[in-house]
Amino acid sequence: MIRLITREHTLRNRSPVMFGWTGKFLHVNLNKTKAVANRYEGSIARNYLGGRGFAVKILWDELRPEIDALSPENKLVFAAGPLTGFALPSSGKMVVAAKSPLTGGYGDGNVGTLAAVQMRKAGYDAVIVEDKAKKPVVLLVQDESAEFLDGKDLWGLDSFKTEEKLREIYGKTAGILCIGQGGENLVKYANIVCQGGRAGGRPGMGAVMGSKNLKAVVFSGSHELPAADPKTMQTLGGDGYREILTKPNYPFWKRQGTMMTIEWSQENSVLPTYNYSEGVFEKAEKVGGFAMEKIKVSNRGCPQCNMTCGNIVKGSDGKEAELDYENVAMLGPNIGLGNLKQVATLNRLADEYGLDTISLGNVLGFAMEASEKGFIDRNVAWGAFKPTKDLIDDIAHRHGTWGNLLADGVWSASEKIGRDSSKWAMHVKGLEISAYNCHSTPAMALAYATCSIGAHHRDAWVISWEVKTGREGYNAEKVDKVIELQRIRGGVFESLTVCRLPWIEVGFELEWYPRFLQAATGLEMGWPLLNVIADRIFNLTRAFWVREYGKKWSSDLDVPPARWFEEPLKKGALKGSKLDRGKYNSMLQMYYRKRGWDTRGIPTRSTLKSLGLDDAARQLKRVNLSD
Ligand code: PTT
Ligand code: SF4
Repeated sequence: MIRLITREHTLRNRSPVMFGWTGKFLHVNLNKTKAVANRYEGSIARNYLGGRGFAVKILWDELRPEIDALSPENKLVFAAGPLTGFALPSSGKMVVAAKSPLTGGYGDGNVGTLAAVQMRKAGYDAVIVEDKAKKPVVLLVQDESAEFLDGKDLWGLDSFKTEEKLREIYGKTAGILCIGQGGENLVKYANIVCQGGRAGGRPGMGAVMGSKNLKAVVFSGSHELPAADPKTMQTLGGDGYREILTKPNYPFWKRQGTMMTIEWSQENSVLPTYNYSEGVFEKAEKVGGFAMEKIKVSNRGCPQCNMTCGNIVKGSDGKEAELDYENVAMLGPNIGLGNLKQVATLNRLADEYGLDTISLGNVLGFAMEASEKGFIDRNVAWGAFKPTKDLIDDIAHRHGTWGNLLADGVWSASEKIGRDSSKWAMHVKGLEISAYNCHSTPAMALAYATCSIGAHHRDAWVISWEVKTGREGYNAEKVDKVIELQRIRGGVFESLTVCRLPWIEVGFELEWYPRFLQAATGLEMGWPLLNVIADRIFNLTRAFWVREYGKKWSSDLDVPPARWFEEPLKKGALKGSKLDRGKYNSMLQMYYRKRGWDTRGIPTRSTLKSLGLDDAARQLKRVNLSD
């Protein structure tokens, strides 16, 4: 039974309505059970847009450097953008961000959720959760009210049961985000789950939520979102949805969604296999998009989307699970498992516990390799379903030596196991690599290495362009492409918080977005200006990392694992391929120069100042900024 503990909420500093943005942040203190809504400066909206832009600005301004990410001092930010919640294609997304316990740097994730829509309708562009509740709580934000509900009876439940119970009370349309046992037990790659299996926050955002004793957040709003030009907004939205339906790739996308990438990765020798030692998997066909179609029962998706791409199947235990490319590649080929129903069961387990599937698949692959080499005394063979499932249970609960050690991710595990395991601990800056093997794709390796949160494909999925245009070079064209994608994807899409898949997968043109923005905000913001905003956000994110790492920062942190440089592929059409370390390092230095960074990968004073980041230039003095 859920009980009301307290209700307190104040709105400070009322000022005129902005368009597009709600113009308000809600600061919630879990220890004091207080919520305060503040109007923020219009310049913040214009300079940082929303989502990731807001999150990094808030964390930069409000966090004391070098705090423990799992201490009450960390803050958890839920941030949406100026398009979130309008009837515009694929706009039901939000960013969840905090200092990451996995990497020690900036961490965030993007999640498609009713919570994004409801938070905005409740009147907030961002909600910032501070401090730690004295006991487990559920935060309920409904328009001008914030309540702190007793979460005792939910603590210990998995994410599906938690959401089910809250939905019984708050109904179908409430926006609910919660953690499973992974977040409660501070597994460092625990994420935040919603809507029965959409998940976000790879670098441990679920663990940060658990560290605050916050089991779930419920948003429910009834306000109209303020559009500058509601009529154009309505027409444009309708046109946009119709345009997507006419795209030639649309029907196939609806059949397979991201799962079509399994076949593509296999054909191009980039499917992560046996802990990224290979790029092809002998049972790829069994876990590919066409195999998935045979067992698919329905589609599921994010709010406001007509491309619904979540493939729902039944796993080997009869439970439903959502299959996406990354989940399957990491819990299938990367751990040597070629049975799709069993992969689905592991995927469902990860969703129930609220563990990031990419990091989990990586950790499991690492454990299997360590077991094979006799580095750990736990027997977990490649593709062995039951021992794998048992190990996931142990990780989620931090049971036993190996469950506990692997709950901290591969970077930490390799430091403890020692010997040469750091060479095949597949991470960059502590974030486990997502599902593309880069033995033969230097630009994608650079994209992972310089991504804002550690090795994720979110900022620059350059691999499809690279495979098409030539893998061999380590050249300026590749560096430019990585930067271009980091701007569009990591900067603009993450800050508008709209889904990038309409653009990438069905070719919904980029020109739509400035038009959407103008209808929402009344501001004319073309792509050149949006790219400058993206650079501001990217540089502030880098500054955040450097502020946290201090003297420990070095360009070595922007280099992928040794395996890709030292152990050539042994199978497939690209047998013998590996990265060249010397050429990679030159390409990295070229990337730094084009970014306006010094040879350590730190933005120069003039780069920061040109983007209006004077405060970052001031705070980074202690690392001897170059001019
Ligand atoms: C994202 C990462 C991805 S990226 C996947 S599958 W992918 C994994 N999904 C997980 C899952 O599921 N359960 C789980 N327990 N952990 C998971 N971890 C992994 O998280 C997702 C889609 C997908 S499916 C992709 S590519 C696109 N990502 C977008 C993005 O990052 N930004 C953006 N503006 N649009 C995007 N559109 C697409 O969204 P993280 P979702 Mg995600 C079951 O979480 O931390 O960002 O990492 O959010 O709502 O599920 O949509 O082949
Ligand atoms: Fe969500 Fe898929 Fe639609 Fe993107 S395309 S908004 S991930 S359902």
